[in-house]
Amino acid sequence: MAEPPREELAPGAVLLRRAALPVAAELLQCIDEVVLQAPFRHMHTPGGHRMSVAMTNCGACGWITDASGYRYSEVDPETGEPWPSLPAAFLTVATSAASTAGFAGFQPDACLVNCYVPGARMTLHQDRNEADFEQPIVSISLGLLADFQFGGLLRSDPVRRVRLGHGDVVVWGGPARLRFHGVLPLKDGKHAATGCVRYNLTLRTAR
Ligand code: MD6
Ligand code: FE
Repeated sequence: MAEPPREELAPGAVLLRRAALPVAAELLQCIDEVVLQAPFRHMHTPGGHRMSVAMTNCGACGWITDASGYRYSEVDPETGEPWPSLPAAFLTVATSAASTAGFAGFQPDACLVNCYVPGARMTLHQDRNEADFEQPIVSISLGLLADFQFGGLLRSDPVRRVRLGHGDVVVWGGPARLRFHGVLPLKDGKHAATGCVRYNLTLRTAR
């Protein structure tokens, strides 16, 4: 049976299946342009672990992690230069998805761009480095399927597994904003649009 285009994962968290599909090629081209200026890199957690997901950012600030902690920075620590600007196409999809999900007026100033190759994963975490938890986060998946773990407000809460595919958009806000979540190790595969990788864009209001 076909999956519904809109699914409420929890109060405040809405999955909009394939909502970004019509602009997926454009989003991928924007990622290529961002990466020319701010290449993907494997950051290290404050505990010294190298992250398996390669990351970069665009927008007025970008999420970083190193020995000093998790935070937002107005510059790319690799170059000392500002991050590439937020592509208009990112902003358009994100604000439109947010408003569909009930968060009108979303004004993101940061986009974390994640790149997964097979085996890359993201352990359960909360997104809590942003200044205002009243603002949602909009997440766009591109390329290979991911098994996303969607938990509760406590790390020990049960997690539900949600499969995220090419063009899927999840909007998280309100009471869902601080739910734990993660991504299981990416499975091998080949996608017509991205080859052997998955990209994820998360647009946030960081400041
Ligand atoms: C990912 N996403 O899908 C990782 N965080 O690759 C996230 O960590 C995430 O999808 C906050 C809000 C939505 C997300
Ligand atoms: Fe997250």
